[in-house]
Amino acid sequence: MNTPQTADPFQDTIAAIATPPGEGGIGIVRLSGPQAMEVAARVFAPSSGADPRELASHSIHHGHVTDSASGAVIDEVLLLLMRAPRSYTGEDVVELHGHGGRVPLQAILSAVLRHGARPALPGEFTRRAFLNGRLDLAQAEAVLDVVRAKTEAGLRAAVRQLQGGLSEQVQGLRVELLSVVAALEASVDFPEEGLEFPEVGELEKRIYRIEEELQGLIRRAMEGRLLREGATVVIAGRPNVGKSSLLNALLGRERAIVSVIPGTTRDTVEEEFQIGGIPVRLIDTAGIRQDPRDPVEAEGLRRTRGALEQADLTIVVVDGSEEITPLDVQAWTEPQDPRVLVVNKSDLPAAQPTATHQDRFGVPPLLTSALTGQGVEDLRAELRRLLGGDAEGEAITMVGPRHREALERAERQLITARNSLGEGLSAELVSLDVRAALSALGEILGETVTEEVLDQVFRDFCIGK
Ligand SMILES: Nc1nc2c(ncn2[C@@H]2O[C@H](COP(=O)(O)OP(=O)(O)OP(=O)(O)O)[C@@H](O)[C@H]2O)c(=O)[nH]1
Ligand SMILES: [Mg+2]
Repeated sequence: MNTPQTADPFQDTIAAIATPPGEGGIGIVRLSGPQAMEVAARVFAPSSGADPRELASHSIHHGHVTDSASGAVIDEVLLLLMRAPRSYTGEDVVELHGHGGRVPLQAILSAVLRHGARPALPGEFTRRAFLNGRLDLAQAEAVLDVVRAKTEAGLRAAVRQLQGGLSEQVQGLRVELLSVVAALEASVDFPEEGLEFPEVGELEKRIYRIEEELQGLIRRAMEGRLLREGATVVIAGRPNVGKSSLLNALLGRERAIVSVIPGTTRDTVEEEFQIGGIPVRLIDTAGIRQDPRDPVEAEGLRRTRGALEQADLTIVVVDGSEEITPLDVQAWTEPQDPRVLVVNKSDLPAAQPTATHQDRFGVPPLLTSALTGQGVEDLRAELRRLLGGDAEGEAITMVGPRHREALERAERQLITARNSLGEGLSAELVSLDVRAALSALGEILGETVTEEVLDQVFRDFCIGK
């Protein structure tokens, strides 16, 4: 277990290039640690002639980084100084803003490494920010979600989490649980009074309410995952119903080949777009058919099934101008929910009334014409509803897999606690379960967390973040 409260657990000063590789207007070498300014002063000469060690916090200085051995100028830079604790990491931080190229930045980095800094590990700046109490762990994770946001809605959700969105909710639940523990433990301290029946009922209710809130957060883990990683939406159906045409209509351009010949699409076709702020990988598939002899078609069908397995959502297309066939029914029953039934070619005379589709497939169909575009907007709206996207991304909390696992563990402990209460077990035992739930919630914020978990969280960060 670590102790995030420790003021300055680090003796060493770390340095890394903080900007992405490649050419840019500027590039930044960042240092953090007790010696950050001391190290920078060994390589940096301010144009003002001031002693770099005397520079005020939160000030910017023009000057040069020089090679101490040869005295040659490496680059003309701006130096930014942020003294502890008012910095990203909570330690002294120095940023050297040089020209944005690989060679000048590497040269600046080498110079500071020669003068007492050591190379930062991936995510080490953010890890220090966490260990110094600048961010809790859920916020530290949000830093990565901000950097990696694929859509504006994803960005908004990540920024909200960085500002403490999830942390506040989890903190609120912990406060409630602590008061449950207090009530339980009070009765342990005064065993002669014991747990009265009305008190038991009251505690059960309080625990149940917390469980419900946990469930709400767990449900939102799905939306958070979709915002972060994107959703896979697969278009399936028997050959020639207009799957590729529908992909093109949704994308608004002619991405997939369309033809009157059944079996036009033999491989899966993928394209990225977004719906309601959720990044979507849209996959058009080879039509579902009966035991193809042709090995290419057999492989196509295998890939269709592979895509269906990955799908977060499947659009099953049938041709409204033709009778429903057993293959249509098979195409509908193969994928998992959520599924959308689309009756395409609505511009042609219908072979049967809509009610027949509803009868055969058990859901009301959406009518589209990939040819005229009719109904495509409604389909887009339905996809957005099913994926849980809302244009503003306001309702969505970034509940990641690590959070979800801890939330589920907390929920299980609370169910056990509530059952034990109901069975009349001792308050002491019940309080142990509630405490286990508290500790699971503490993991989300990083209050009770092992080094291994921290390693795992920060491993995904890049060096310099
Ligand atoms: N009238 C009409 N024709 C359509 C519509 N959608 C597709 N088609 C036509 O139906 C034929 C098949 O369309 P595709 O999009 O290639 O169908 P598919 O399901 O991808 O077919 P495969 O790749 O062979 O499985 C083409 O001639 C399209 O022009 C529609 O909404 N209305
Ligand atoms: Mg096709």
